[in-house]
Amino acid sequence: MFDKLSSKITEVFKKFRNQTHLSERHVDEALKEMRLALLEADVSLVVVKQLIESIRAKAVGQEIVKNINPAQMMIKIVHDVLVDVLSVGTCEFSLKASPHYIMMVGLQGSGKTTTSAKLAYYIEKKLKKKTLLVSLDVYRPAAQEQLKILADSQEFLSLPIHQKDGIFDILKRVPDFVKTHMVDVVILDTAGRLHIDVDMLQELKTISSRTQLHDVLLVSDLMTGQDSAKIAKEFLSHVSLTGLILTRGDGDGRGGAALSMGYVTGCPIKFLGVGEKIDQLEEFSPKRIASRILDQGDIVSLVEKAQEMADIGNTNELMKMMSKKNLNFNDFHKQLSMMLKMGKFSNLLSFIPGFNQIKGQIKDEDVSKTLKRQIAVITSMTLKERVNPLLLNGMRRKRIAKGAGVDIVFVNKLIKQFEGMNQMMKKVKQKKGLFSKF
Ligand SMILES: Nc1nc2c(ncn2[C@@H]2O[C@H](COP(=O)(O)OP(=O)(O)OP(=O)(O)O)[C@@H](O)[C@H]2O)c(=O)[nH]1
Ligand SMILES: [Mg+2]
Repeated sequence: MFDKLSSKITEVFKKFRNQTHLSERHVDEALKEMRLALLEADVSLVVVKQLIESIRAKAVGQEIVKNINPAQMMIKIVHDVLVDVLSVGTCEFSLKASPHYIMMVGLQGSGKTTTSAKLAYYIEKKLKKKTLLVSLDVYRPAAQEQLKILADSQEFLSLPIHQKDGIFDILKRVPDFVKTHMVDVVILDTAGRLHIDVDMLQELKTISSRTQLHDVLLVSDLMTGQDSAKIAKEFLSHVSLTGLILTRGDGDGRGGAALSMGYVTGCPIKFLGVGEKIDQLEEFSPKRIASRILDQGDIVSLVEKAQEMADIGNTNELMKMMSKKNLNFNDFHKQLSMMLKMGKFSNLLSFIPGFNQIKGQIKDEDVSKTLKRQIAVITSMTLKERVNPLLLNGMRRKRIAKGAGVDIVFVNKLIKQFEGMNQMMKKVKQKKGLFSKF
């Protein structure tokens, strides 16, 4: 889907190969070509503008990290900007209740029924939950059978078909069936229409009023290009959607709609259909899509590593910090952020005397969570408080705790830790040499 765009962008990057830095002229030239490539791929104009402006802002004058050339740096910048534009809300799909009710909506032929079955497959296999497929398409002959056949092929549950039932009769039978079969997730497949019309909207409204829906997912066909965003926007103005599922990602469309949909609608893309088979539904991952477009995944991680190393190797800043008489919370913030960036705390701790034994007990995720909360506490302090920690009285601590979403005990602990660190640094400065071990 992104083949053409991908090869065009690769061409653009080649221009930077022999450069020593990212000059404004070269960046502008490259961006002109990238703009054309994006427009040709059918990316919507607002998104193209946003992408180009962000890349430009990040690229011009960007320092090139050691061991990385400008072309590689540019790839990383474009990658990050693409990820930003693709990340609207939470793309991750999760279940919020049991039973969790999902309604699938969309225009005729967009892929609702196929995707309902694919979603059931995803939930059964990946989330290990029991699903029930329910067809509310009482209009198209054999529409209910279509869903039943898909369910039967995987031995998934589907609500028995009663030919004369209307939508409400069907909905009425669901709760009992859910109870007796201990269903975790109900997927309601609805009828498609050629256009968003009054009847359809009325029907969706009535379904929502009779069933407590946890997800309303709009199934949208990527082959309709820019129109898919228009359709999605129209749906959004009438129905409270929780996410989008894009289908026919395997088609030879130009891929622009996949890039623009989230940004234009402000609604997160949850899945991408990439074929007719039941297992051809991918979780929508902005990072994966960006890597697919750039086709340079290894370079992106290479630059990431080099940047991390540059941060860690940025001992100048650390040294400057250490030579200060009194550290303040800005310094502490910098230290915590640096640690957070370095990751792999369990490995880092092994360099500190005495910590080697407990290395195995430390979980990186726990440390990272605590660091993030500590950083949030410092961010909730005013600038004055950060440079003058003596100001931090009880009232202020309470306010900070509230702002950071933690309890006061956590704030007190952090301040104690900060004071302890300050004292230790003073001692270290007296006994120079201790830190040479690091
Ligand atoms: N190649 C490809 N085909 C798909 C994909 N998703 C759905 N289809 C096909 O699109 C066609 C229509 O899909 P349906 O699931 O019946 O669409 P629908 O929205 O339920 O249609 P109506 O109920 O008539 O509104 C079927 O032939 C599917 O196999 C996809 O991701 N890739
Ligand atoms: Mg259908």
